[in-house]
Amino acid sequence: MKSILKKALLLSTAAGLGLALSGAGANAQGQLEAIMKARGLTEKDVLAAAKTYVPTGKRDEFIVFSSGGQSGQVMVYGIPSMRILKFIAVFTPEPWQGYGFDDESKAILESAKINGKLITFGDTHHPAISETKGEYDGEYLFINDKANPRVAVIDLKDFETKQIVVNPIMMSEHGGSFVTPNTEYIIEATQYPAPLGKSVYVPLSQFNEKFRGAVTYWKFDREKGRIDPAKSFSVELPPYSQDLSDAGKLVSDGWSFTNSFCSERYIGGIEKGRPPFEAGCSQKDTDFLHVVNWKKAEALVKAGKVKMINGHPVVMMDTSAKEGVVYLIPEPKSPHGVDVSPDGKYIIVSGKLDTHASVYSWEKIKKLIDAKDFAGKDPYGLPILDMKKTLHTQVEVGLGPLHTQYDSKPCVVYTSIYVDSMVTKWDYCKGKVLDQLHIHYNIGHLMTMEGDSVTPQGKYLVSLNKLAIDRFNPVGPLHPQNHQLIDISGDKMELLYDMPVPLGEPHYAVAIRASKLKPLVRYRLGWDSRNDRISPFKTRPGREKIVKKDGVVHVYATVIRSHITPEIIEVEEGDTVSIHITNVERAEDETHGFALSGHNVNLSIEPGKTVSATFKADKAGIYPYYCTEFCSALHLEMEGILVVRPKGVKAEEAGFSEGVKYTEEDYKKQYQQNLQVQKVIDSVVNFIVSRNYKDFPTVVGLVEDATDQLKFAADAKKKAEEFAAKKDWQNATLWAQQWFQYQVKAADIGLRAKTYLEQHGAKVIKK
Ligand code: CUK
Ligand code: CUA
Repeated sequence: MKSILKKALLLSTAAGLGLALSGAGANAQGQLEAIMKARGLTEKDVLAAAKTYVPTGKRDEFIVFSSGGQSGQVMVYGIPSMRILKFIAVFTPEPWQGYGFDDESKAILESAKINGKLITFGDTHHPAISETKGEYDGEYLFINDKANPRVAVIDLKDFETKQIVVNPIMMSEHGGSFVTPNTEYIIEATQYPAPLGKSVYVPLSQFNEKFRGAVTYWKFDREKGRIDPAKSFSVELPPYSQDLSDAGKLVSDGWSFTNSFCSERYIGGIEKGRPPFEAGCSQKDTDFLHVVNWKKAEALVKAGKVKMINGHPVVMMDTSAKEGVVYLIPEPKSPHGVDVSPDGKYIIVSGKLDTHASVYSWEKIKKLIDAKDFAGKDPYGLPILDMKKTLHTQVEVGLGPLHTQYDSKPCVVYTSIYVDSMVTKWDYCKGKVLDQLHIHYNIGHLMTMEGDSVTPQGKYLVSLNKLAIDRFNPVGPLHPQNHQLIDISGDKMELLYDMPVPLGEPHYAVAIRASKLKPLVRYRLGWDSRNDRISPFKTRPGREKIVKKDGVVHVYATVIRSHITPEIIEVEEGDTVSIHITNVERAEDETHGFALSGHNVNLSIEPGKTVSATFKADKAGIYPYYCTEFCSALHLEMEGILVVRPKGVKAEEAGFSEGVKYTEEDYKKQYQQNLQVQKVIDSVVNFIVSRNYKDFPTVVGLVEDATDQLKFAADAKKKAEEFAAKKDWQNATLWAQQWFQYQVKAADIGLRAKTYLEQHGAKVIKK
């Protein structure tokens, strides 16, 4: 460790790592050197660590929404730390969030049945964040299911799935979800051709005549936060095996672009000795980029120039040819990604079996279209533009280019190179390669910060790899997936971090500046979050009840630290039971869970939320239920019993027996103790109210919560005194103990608030 440079580097790195250097500089430097030596770290490693490490309490600059692949979920993590924050349940039941377990979210999955079949997985591919004027606005997230053509809407207010729509005419898809610049539409394009409609039989011999592709434009109703299927439509396409899509922006707004990889219209049959799909689909040197005028298609739909297929309006190919809706441009061999530049002027296409990325010029395309200057027609009568006349340039970027993402620097892009396992940085204006970085291994998509928007943010790139091979500790033949973080702030790309992902294949991800997201901390009391409305089953504290209506036993329950009310639910064998639980907490992060033995009932009830679970109590017995989140010191006591009486057996009053017989002395002792505790609480309260606590929303929430607890404490105190007046020392003491429980909770919350105020420099406002 000689050079001054090295020393400076170590010092700056150490500072980045949060080591205290003041005074003890030499010591910290020595320690750092010792650690580097012991762990075999290079300077580059330490620098990478300093660039990614986020100290405790600090937050990430960007938030990533990544496809969870076959898990049917979306993964949320931060950049640069790569810390996973959440898996959002979308197409697959997920017990932690109660998704697919509570009645409300079950209804979402059930609304997305296909031919009456409940589908409990999804093959998620492309997440898309809602946009306003081409900028990510952070309000909604959309994601598609390739296997069972569906699109889901996730509200970023609470990171919950609100809606899943089933494509009415496709049997598979891939080119979704991509949004138009004001989220007017969410684009979903087919992958494997099939007759349009749902489950339509046509013999394979009629492939050319009856099999079709399509692109669906799902209308998004921003007001409602839902897709409006009634205002959505599709455009029929030839059976060319469409692939990825992208929406035009700014100068190309109103248009969308969709690739295809099998314009050969080949059908395999390897089992009969026919060459397989992969051979048949790569015979020709070019496939077709579909250029679709969606604004014109929208007008044709309004004018009724459509065919209704399965109740859904489709602009057919003959109409498209006549009215100028769809144009085809040849693109090099088996293309995959199509990505429109931030200014909307260029469209970059990569051919998997080619070494080039092709940059098409929107200006040139538009000129040819306006002049009706066509090179020919395809078998379906769709006009074909001359490839050479539409190209801006082609650049040799490496073997197997897949996807392209844009930098904040003008003209700079990054393309994933599958076969060569690398990222190529290049200039698409001048058409030259700038840098190349090898990754591990076989990159699929890649993603830059807000790289799909009109204003990419640069800084970082994530490489979403298909294989992990030797990167991580082995965990059996099924390896984790690998997201690699790359620093793109300088001229040379620098690999910073490997993140194993124990979920499905990460196809695509989108990253948004964290400050643009404004998620809720708690719900309004009684909120049905799956439907975004006050639940008809909302229950206030003290209004809990059990009522039988139309043959169903409805339990209106509440949860709050540390009890579930009611604690005993008694029903008869064969009864249908519907438990509606409201979390009446107002405190941040005080989620309660609800698990019932043997009935597949498992709920997550965040503060304010109301959820329901309906099930048949078909076997007599004693079934404990309890809270599954360790929510307080007496969390284990947050329990109850479902008593299922055999048919014909009369209900019996419970023979309650307490373990201890309390005396007047016990009562008085507890009472005096509580008065002492109250003094402590009062001093904490005084501290808080004498500060400008109202300037701190977190503390305001805590104070509301503590106020609730103190109200409960006062109620319990009253009950204790009433029993004491009757000299019922047993009940008087138990209520005095309950009073103490509420005090403990209030004190706990109060102390949290006090600590927060101290740490955040609250000011004294009165003495
Ligand atoms: S796809 Cu997986 S690497 Cu579904 Cu966008 Cu290209
Ligand atoms: Cu609520 Cu544990």
